[in-house]
Amino acid sequence: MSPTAAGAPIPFVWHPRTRRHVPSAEIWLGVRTPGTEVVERVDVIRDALIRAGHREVTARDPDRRALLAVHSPELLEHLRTIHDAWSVGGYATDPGQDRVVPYVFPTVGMLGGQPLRRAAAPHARAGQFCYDTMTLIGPGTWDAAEAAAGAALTAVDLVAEAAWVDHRGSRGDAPEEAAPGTLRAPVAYALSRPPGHHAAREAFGGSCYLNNAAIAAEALRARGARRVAILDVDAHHGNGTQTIFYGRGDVLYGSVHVDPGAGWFPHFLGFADETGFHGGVGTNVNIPLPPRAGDDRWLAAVEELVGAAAAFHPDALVVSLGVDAAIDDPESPLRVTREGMAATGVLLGSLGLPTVVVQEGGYHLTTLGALVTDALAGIAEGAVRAARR
Ligand code: SP5
Ligand code: ZN
Repeated sequence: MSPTAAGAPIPFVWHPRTRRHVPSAEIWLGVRTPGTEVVERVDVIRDALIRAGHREVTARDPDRRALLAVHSPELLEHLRTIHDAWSVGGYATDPGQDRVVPYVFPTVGMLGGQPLRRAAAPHARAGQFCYDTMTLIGPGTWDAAEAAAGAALTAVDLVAEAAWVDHRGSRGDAPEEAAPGTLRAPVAYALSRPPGHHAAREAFGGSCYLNNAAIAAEALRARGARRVAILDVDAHHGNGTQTIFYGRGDVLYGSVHVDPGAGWFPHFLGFADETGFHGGVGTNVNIPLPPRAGDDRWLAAVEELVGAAAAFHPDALVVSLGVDAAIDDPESPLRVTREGMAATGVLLGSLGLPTVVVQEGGYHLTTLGALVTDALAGIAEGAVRAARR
């Protein structure tokens, strides 16, 4: 049963090119293991969305300016060209690796204060931008990453064109009294794959290449939103999104996630004392949870994030919707139920803001579709309730 399908369908955006990224493997502690961020993820989510009655929209291509608002030209160039360089380099036959995989990482400690140079060898350049061995690049990775960013940008188009902000950048008035069953503000969902929240301005990893949520937030700002809140409910801390906006007072980043201090990815970021710097002091909120935390602790944390976002008075909301906090998910030890995911959506929707929802993680293929549609149903229900207030 989906309240969303009955009440308020949410347009969902994707592009078939998103299927071209086939990770094929993750190198985990030196061992080749099956990839987790597989093509089938997008198929099961899409099937569930269609069955729930949501309307499909094809993603447009991203404009280069929107990508450059978040990422360095060097990272974009690397992602676009490195697989070709790898092919020309013959690595598929010697040593027998057809995916781009790093082996050496120019860490701060290695460089010892010397500036980072561009490595001559493709196999060295691989580690210049990628910070783990789990995020491989194949022949279709760039196409898919671009399509994922395009989906996020198209979702921004849909939300912006639904008249909350006009193209001159001034804010439209909220309706006097909303009709029953209508959303207070437009909501659109981007079925972005590969995901994005671990990708920083000039570094990628964690199955992410381009930061789709950050790209959406910047695009909302370009459309006239003065302040944007990004709330990240993926089970992992969105270290990329955090670092992109860490010094920014106009974009709030809030995340609930499994505690990196308890030994979980991304290990080095996501602690509660990371609260922003320079102009962004106080606009970064991390709520790490102990492994095995369930609905009660999870929903209390989401409520706290929603409170922080409300106090920030944003003009728009971006939701990094990972559903890997779910109890059955193989990639996280959190224990959130389907009902908990729906309730998460209600809390997010209750902000009553123009909202772009961007897909992040979620790896349990048999429940993935339902988790996403339940979360979206919750967001729609929360937005309808907000309209009645
Ligand atoms: C977007 C997202 O949810 N990215 C998650 C990245 C976390 N990956 C860390 C993997 C840690 C070990 N997993 C073992 C799986 C072996 N195939
Ligand atoms: Zn995750």
